[in-house]
Amino acid sequence: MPTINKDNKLAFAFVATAFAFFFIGTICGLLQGLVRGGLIELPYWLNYYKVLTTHGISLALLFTTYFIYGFFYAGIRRTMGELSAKVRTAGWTGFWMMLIGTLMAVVMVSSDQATVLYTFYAPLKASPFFYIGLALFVVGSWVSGISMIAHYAQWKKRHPNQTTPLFGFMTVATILLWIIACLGVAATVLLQLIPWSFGLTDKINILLSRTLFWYFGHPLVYFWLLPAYMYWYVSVPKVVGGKIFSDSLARLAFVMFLLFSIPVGFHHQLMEPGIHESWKLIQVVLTLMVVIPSLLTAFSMFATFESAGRNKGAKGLLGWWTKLPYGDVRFLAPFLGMLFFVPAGIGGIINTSYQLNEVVHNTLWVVGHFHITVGAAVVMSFFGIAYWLVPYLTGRRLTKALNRLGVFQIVLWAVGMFIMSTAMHVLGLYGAPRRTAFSMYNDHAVALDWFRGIVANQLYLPIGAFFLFLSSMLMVYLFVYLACLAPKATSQNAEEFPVSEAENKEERPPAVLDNWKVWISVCAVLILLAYTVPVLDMIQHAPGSPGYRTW
Ligand code: HEM
Ligand SMILES: [Cu+2]
Repeated sequence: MPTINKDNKLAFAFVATAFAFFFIGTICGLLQGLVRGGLIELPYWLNYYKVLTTHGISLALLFTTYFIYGFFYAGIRRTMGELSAKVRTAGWTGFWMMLIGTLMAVVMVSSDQATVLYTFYAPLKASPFFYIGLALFVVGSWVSGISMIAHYAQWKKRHPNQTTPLFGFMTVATILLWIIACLGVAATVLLQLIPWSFGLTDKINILLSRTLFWYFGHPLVYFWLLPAYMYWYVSVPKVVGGKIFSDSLARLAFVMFLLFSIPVGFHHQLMEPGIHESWKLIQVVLTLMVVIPSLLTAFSMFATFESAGRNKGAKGLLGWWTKLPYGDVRFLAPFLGMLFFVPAGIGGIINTSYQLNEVVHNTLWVVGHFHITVGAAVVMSFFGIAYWLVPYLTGRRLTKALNRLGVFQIVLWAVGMFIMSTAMHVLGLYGAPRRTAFSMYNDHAVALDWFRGIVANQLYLPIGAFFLFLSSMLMVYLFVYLACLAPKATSQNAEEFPVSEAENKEERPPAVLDNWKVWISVCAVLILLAYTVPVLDMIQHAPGSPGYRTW
């Protein structure tokens, strides 16, 4: 039987915490769907906005971050060898800091001291302990993140003239993105929100705090997305029996994601007064640049699929479609996620476009959009990873029967997400707002319409939510099963961490791609260019506001 090494225990601690929050978060999702469809009323101690806060934090912030860290630790161990004792200790230190911070924030939300939604926008004012918890979570994630970068640096030292394994390179890119992005949220939390919630200052500069939030909030979505792409680039080719189309192209795409995802937060503030259009325009242009690495990624994936299919004897222009392993949950999950990502990407371009943003801003459209990006493309890729990662970390096996249940779980998720997000997109176009509990606005004709449509119907929310809920409970069950009950693996049939080789073995990516000093500098220049003037302007001119507690 394969022994479970110390590094994998660390990885497993992260993954298990992720699924605990997945469990809590998706129960909240069901409740929200039922409330919005007018099917249930929540008891007085559990208001809609507290549930929504828990949902957003548990799924978007906690499930994702913990899962990503677990995946990264397992992957850097797999591709760059055993962690040194120091790196491992730092990893655990970060883990405990994150967990203590998380628990502080969770206690505050559940005791009704922090119903401020996962964006914690001022002037909604939570208990200081909520913000301190968040800060601890972020700092803990830096400690662990830096430990991974240290592992990479140690590897480089031991292998001076070799190319870094692709997984390690991508981990570094993603962690750098996270650390740079978190500087914004750390600044608003430490310098604005904590002093204000302790009553040391009586007013807060809202425009500045939102700007700092979105400086973080947009790259946050790439922090979720890049690990899914890592699975697509590094492992999926192996799972389908193909090779990585081009190692250099994959690295180039990641560097571009780092550069183009940070200085673009203004596209979440297109409707915000107090920021001049020219600055919004700069950030919108930088946002749209992200289309380039996205298309590179799509191109690589299909090139890999095609060559894998042809190796298996596929004929004709599109015959390779029939040769893909749809029955293998490790493939089906990310593959369906990729399909969701096509309309998701188009929706993203719509959201970024100034005039179109005016139509969809703050409507359910936006919620539909991020459920097919994070909730489908990213999360389904994470499911695909979990099916082999969990047994890999615990020394068990994904048996044929478990794989079949997994396929069923993925299909349920896809169906639920399709129903719920389609309804959300269309309802949004009809003007249904996001972040509101059930309301008929005094039976206003427009609100009544939200219940009459064939495609746009508020009742599809609970139907979709119900499928999603069943799927998520099955996923939690399978997680527990794979971690504790599935048959133990022997050294012959142990689960593998799939890592593919490149199509062209001689390919040596240009050394400059591995030179992080260059990319961090370019990134800093772009940030200064996009933010210095507007932020100085905000500090000087934006008015302050007292805090509000609306719940
Ligand atoms: C069982 C699965 C899920 C269901 C049924 C569900 C349902 C919902 C519903 C009904 C809303 C509220 C819309 C509103 O009032 O504005 C919502 C909001 C949200 N969901 Fe989900 N969702 C699910 C999974 C996910 C996942 C996996 C993620 C991310 C990883 C996610 C992230 C969010 C976020 C960030 C919000 C917005 C919170 C806010 O506006 O403060 N959801 N979800
Ligand atoms: Cu964004």
